[in-house]
Amino acid sequence: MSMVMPKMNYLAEPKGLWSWIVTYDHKRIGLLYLAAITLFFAIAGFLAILIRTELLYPGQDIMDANTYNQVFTLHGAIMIFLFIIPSIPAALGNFVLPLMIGAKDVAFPKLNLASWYIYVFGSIFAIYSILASAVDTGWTFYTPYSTTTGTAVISMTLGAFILGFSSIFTGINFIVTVHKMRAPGMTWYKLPLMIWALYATALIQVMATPVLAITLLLLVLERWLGVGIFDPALGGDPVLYQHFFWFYSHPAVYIMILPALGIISELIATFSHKKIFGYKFIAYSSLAIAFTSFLVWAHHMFTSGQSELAAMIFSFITFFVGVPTGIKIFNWLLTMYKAQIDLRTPMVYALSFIFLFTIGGLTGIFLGALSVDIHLHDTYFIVAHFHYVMMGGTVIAFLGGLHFWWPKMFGKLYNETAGRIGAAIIFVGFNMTFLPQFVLGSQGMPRRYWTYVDAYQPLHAFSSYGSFILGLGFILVFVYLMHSLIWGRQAPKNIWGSLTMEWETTSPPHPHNFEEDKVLQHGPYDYDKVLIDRDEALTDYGYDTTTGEPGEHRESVAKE
Ligand code: HEM
Ligand SMILES: [Cu+2]
Repeated sequence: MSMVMPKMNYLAEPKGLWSWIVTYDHKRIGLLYLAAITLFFAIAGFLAILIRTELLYPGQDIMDANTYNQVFTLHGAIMIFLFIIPSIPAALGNFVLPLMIGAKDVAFPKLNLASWYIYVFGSIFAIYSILASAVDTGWTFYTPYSTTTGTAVISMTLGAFILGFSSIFTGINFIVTVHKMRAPGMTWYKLPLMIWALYATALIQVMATPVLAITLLLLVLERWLGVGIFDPALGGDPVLYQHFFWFYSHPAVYIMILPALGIISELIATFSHKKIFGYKFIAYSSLAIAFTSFLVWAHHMFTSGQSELAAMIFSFITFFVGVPTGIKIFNWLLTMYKAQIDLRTPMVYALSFIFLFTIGGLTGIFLGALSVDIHLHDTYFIVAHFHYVMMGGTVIAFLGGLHFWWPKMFGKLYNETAGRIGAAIIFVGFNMTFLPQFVLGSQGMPRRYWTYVDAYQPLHAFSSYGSFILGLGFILVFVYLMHSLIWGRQAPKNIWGSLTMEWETTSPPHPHNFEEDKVLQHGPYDYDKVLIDRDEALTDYGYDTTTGEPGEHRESVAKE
């Protein structure tokens, strides 16, 4: 019996382009964000390749110094505001959150659609600024240079200002949905850990983002009306700008990484087919991370001339942030201990994440130490550190989540072998690009420099070739996923044998998520109690349940 796409699914019903433009369906809104962030990742990724090409040799290669300043600024600003902040919460989170809690949609569907259009509106401002005269200040828009430079700072910062509201409204929607829309029986300790992570992220989105909005508004006012706030020439204080900016941007890095940590918890439990170790510790560590993230912003300013006492306090608290994160990593390792791990593509990304994010996290601890940071601040060590966290962490987890939920989102299976090859190429390309940058930085190579002394050339070249391989890896992933949309096999309800509720509906889901009202039957990780019939549809294809390749049939029994 071969499987066919269910007629009643959210991709097909309701019909017509207009139904997508005015959709209130969280699943469709998630896909709209997915398309937009993919485009922005491609643009910012291309800019990254231009940066790396320019740095292949010292001196001018493909662009002059001014253009270089604009290119790395855009790379960073697009990656941060248009790709990574909405990537997991607004794209994957929008699709999966209501499904995971057994709800028909988010609490405020109209606000959800409005958040999408605010995102589009903010992107238009950002794109306009690129076309007008791309900003050359760095993605942090530090004053007084951003007050005086002739590039289009106002439209870019207004773009970031507007995008912030899309993030705030999405956060409000998620908080109310988690409180009010859970299926009967789904108490807080029955929630999937992805939901705890999205909930903690939403708290930061709602509480931190207004600070960025105010800061950028003040910068626009100073530029526009000459009101002295940050520019010393106007009687302002540039360090005040840094305090305001990082008071948002440090918690913002947790808006980027917390949802990623949520995805990894789901992948580790599903592909270890084991009850997750220390559920409550992992759940509460998300809230602990959200809370401590508000207490460390000035560790970005150890060289700004702040007092030694202030620097010592921020350094001390920074070490604490590592504790709740460490809890997650240890609990994942203990969950995998003695498990029969199913090494599918999403799990390959999960294991890559643990390796890469640990390097990112540990080098963050180095940088929390005052004496070390003063030496490494504004060098390539910093560039390597945040790429290990944001790319080795969030982007890798995003890819893991995308491959995990792809069969559910589109009802199609991608080629598993291509999936694992893509993950391997990305892992190798990534480490080739960023590992040498730790060495370059510790040898004194400053960031944001268009040229360098000859001694650095071999490592820079190695890093550049690595980035080309990394780029190829992303292209391969894009190609086989697009291929699966047209020629992929139909996906069953629950290809991975996962116990969370989104796998109880069809692939793709019914327009209203479930055909009947959901009531919780078992916990999200009760693999010791429930052996879900994950092989059901796989055996329909005659797939071997361990390799996923065509082969022998295997019976399954429900223990409950
Ligand atoms: C696709 C592979 C990527 C490569 C090859 C790459 C490469 C680089 C390089 C070489 C720089 C340093 C430029 C300089 O200081 O002169 C840089 C800066 C930066 N990158 Fe990436 N990057 C990549 C992906 C990402 C991702 C996924 C993010 C975050 C989501 C990101 C965020 C940033 C930020 C914020 C900066 C700082 C820009 C500034 O100094 O203003 N990058 N990137
Ligand atoms: Cu920080």
